[in-house]
Amino acid sequence: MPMFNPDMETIDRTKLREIQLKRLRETVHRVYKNVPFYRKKFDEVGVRPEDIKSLEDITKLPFTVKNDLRDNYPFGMAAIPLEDAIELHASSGTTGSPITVVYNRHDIEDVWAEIMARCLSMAGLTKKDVFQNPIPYGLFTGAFGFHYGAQKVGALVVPSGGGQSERQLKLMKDYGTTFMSGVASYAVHLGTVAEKMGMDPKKDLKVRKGIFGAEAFSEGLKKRLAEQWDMEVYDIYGLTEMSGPGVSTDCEYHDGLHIWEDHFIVEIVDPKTGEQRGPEEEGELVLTTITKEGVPIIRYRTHDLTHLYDSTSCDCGRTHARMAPVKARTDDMFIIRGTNIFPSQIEWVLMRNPKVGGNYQIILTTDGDMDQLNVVVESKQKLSEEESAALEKELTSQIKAVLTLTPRVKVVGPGEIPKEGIKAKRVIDKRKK
Ligand code: DLL
Repeated sequence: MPMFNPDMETIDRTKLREIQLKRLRETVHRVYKNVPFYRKKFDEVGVRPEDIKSLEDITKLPFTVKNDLRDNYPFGMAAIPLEDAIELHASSGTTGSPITVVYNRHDIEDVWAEIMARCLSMAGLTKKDVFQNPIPYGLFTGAFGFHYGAQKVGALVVPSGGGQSERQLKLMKDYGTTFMSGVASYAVHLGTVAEKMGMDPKKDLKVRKGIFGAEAFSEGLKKRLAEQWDMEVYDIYGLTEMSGPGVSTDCEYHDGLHIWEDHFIVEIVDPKTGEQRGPEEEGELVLTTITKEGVPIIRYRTHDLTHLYDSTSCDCGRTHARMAPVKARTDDMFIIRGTNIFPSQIEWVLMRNPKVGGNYQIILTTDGDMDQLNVVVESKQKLSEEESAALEKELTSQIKAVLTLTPRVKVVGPGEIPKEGIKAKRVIDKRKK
């Protein structure tokens, strides 16, 4: 697969580390000078920018958490005068103030568009592609990140925006879309709508590649999407605080996501103690931006659970570190009758069953004094009452085998679970508190 920036993507790791250290030191000086929040935090722990002499010294720096961005809403974390900012994005947090970041021209053109162009090229996007971007263009970083990156590669971008599934499909057909982006749960939904319209995405559309992120999606869901659309599925990771999508993507070998280490320093820490963990050890991903000027962020606790690979060499030739696909968010875990459960465990069971469709919801309720786990799942094809009942029974025992807890499973028809918002809402907690 052609690389967008071969010199940097295959750079010798000693050189890469030299670049990282130089950029880390610049960033630390920048935030100490320009962001009162960081100056205060560094002073509290007694660290001065000059103390960062090696990459290992990063552990001397304090962590940044989501609430720090909320407390400094809207522009308190900016390290540039607002007049130098040319764009703003914010995450769609449902509680509290939205996490808001600003970008200067360098952040958009030299950082975000560059890393997105690398990610998209890694997934095989070329200037010959018609690239449809079915993500709402707005405060959410998703659409703009893909847009800038795909344009930088030279593809023909179809900025179809969010929703209106039937229209999305018509545009795909009319414009001959070959590559699509977005959120995996929406792509599954789009596939289901196509089938309902009597269209077979495999035969009637030319979309043969897709790149998705913004929410955890299991190998099972990736496989499901690949089959539904006859496309190669790529996983792209990112977050508003780091620019948006573009932190990492998997290459054609689909064995971990390459993180652009010339723009981010990556660590894995114990979610409880904050102690650094080694390669192959699961923990919380912590990221530091080392090139962004608008809102640089030091040691950001992402809440995303993953691990780094031991090896930094990959058959694709890239030398940048790889992370495993995000397994879950630490705050996605719920506890029911004393058992810790991640939605991904349930998704894993559901997606292995060929009769199951792509969409599901986990609803937690209280029955009397007992917490109850309810799973509502769409079937792939419309089923009779008897067939639904049989599938419910089958899934109940399969989930029980994994969780050692009996769920209540309800099977509904394809497309019957309402699709709201950009990201799938997998867990609805209706328990009495
Ligand atoms: O979701 C940015 C994005 C847009 C990434 C489109 C990829 C594609 P936020 O709204 O700030 O930004 O949410 C960031 O989403 O901390 C993860 O928990 C989750 N997330 C993002 N990408 C992935 C992925 C965008 N590939 C939060 N796999 C992150 C799993 C992901 N989770």
